[in-house]
Amino acid sequence: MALWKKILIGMIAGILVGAFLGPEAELLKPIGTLFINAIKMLIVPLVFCSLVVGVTSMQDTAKMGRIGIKSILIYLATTAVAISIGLGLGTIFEPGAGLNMQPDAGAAAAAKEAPSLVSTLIGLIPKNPIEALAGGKILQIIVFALGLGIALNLIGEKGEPAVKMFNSLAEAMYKLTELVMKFAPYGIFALMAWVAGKYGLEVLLPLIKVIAAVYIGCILHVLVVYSGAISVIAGLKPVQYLKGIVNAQMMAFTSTSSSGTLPVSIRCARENLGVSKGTASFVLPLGATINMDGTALYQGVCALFIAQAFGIDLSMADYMTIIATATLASVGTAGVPGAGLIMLSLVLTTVGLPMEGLAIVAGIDRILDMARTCVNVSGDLMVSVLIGKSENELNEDIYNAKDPVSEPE
Ligand code: DAS
Repeated sequence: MALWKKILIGMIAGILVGAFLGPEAELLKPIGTLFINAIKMLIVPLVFCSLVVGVTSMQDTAKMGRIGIKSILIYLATTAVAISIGLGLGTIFEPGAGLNMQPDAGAAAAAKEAPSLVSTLIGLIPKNPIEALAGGKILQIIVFALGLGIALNLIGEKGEPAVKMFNSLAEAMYKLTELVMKFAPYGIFALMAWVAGKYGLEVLLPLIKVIAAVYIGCILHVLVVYSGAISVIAGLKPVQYLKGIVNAQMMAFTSTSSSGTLPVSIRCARENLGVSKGTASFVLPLGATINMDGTALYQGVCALFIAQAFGIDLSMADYMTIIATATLASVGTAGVPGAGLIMLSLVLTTVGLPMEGLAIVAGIDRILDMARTCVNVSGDLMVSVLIGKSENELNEDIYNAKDPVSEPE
């Protein structure tokens, strides 16, 4: 049985047991705490290794020069817009308002000590990277990993042994994540039993608002940001783009894997969007690895949901930290099912939000993953059109055809 089905069963069983046991369900919480701690155990090594691999995988980018840099700048810009849309919808919908859940004292205290915006920016550079790694200072780890990756690219062949090491460490961390996620149904069962027992079934209603906020955000991002970019930046009719990406979107929505959708994305780009083979086969794999607008938007909504649920007020510095973390962390998010949930724990840690909130959204993660992966792939395809246009390689005839592609290939 697929993991997401087991997680959903774990969530429903946990809610029923919690509703039956009431406050007694607190006895099950340690099982959930074990799962949360196992997720926390993954964050530092997973983020560090996958970011170094994400940057060094762009080694070819250096050789590709302008195409890679243009792609990465567009990726980061649209991802920052996506997370801002997520934060905006989380503020409008306020899915967690009124839940008044109690975080562990430590989490609340950490949130109260959240630093000002200036000290956050100054604190981005780690004085001691080992201390940052040991202390789980995520933004400093991200900055150090990006710097190390760029340095490894610049030293060329001398860096290859280290790049190979980080590639195998990242693979090992993906496997360890897979092993930890096998425990997810049991951990989420225990946490949902505790949550339902302590707060009652009304804790579920806000999840419907979380799903609505993420889906509305994803639809807006594709129809406004991506179509707008195709129309304003590339000067093309967006209807051809929207029709031409349907197959890739369907594959992404059902598989919840950007990497798994790559073959369909490349075919859509070449046959429906007029993108050249060279551009498609470089920009799309790069995008599937480091461009995750849907995931960033989802993280914005869920971070606010959890902050509201636990009654934790976020400062402007926290909002900026969430935008920076989610944008940079998307470089390290793998294009595989559920990767965004692990990265959400990264965002929560960075702004001191309680990790127990992760379990609440974990149960609906598959539903959210379908929408966010669909946006991730749509964004990769949009960038391939912009790059093709900027390189004067795009076959624009299909955008000017009287009857745009009716049946996408
Ligand atoms: N499922 C991931 C992808 O393939 C995205 C995510 O988990 O957020 O893009």
